[in-house]
Amino acid sequence: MKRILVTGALGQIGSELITKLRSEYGADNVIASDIRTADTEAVTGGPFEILDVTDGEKMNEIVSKYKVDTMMHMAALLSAKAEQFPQMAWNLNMGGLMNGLEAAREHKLQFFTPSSIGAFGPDTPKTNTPQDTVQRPTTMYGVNKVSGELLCDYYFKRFGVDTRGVRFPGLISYVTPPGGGTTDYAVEVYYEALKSGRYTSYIDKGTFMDMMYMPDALQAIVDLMEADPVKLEHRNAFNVTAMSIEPEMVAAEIKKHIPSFEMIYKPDPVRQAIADSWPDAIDASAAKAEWGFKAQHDLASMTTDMLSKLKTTITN
Ligand code: VAH
Repeated sequence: MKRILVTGALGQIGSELITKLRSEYGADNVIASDIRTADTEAVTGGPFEILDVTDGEKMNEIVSKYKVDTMMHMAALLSAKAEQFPQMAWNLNMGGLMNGLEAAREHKLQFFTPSSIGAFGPDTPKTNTPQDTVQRPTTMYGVNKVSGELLCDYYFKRFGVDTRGVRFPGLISYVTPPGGGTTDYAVEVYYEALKSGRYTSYIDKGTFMDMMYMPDALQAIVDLMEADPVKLEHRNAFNVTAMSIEPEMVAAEIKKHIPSFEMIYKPDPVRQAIADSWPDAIDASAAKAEWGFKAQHDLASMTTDMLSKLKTTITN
């Protein structure tokens, strides 16, 4: 039976990953951790520990205390925040990852951490971005993600740690709003469509980026971690995506449900520049071939589900 430690368990992915893992593996076998606590399911629904991932000693204590055999390292500063505080981003993103990999090496843990389409840069092919291609990102977040991919592959080859990862696109969810990302517009727009009927997008029309609905992202993590290692030619990290969309497409889909919805465009120079440096549409054929990745949701089904779920929590 797996005993899984999740870092960053109160974040956009972590908070839903905890619920998914506890339903798959049993609540007592999934230890949530984060630098802060909160009155949410991740804390009240099973074991929880306060953990600053830059504190390697505390991390190892938790691994030993719960006899952990798997770590899913989700704690990170996202792209826009990392561009605002690059030195802090390096310390947190790389210091935390090194502590996680060292814990995995010492305690023989299986190890997952996400990379991102942010690991690509302006020299990367924009469409059908290959699994193996040029990675010269121009953001601190991208530098962290490429370095992280290389470090995870090194720990696999040098120390035999079972490291696995995916390059996530923008993730859309209705449970925990994201913070500090470039793709957050694609989440905020659903909240605002219900709250005010209009949204000012900081990403310009025509800016394509890969996106995926959170349920598909969570299933991808479980499927990759359960995959037969013999079939994995790649490890860190697999391209995964469900759709390549730009803000006008999102607006048009929302209008099918809320005809009066209005989208306004006011590009934020920093986040627009980050988005412009990323691919438009990546190729996920390696993930499909090596561990059967398949997204279930497209823009239409995601929009229907997002609006119906948010309607229950948002009142105008
Ligand atoms: C961000 N949501 O915007 C994250 C993600 C591909 C984007 O890495 O930074």
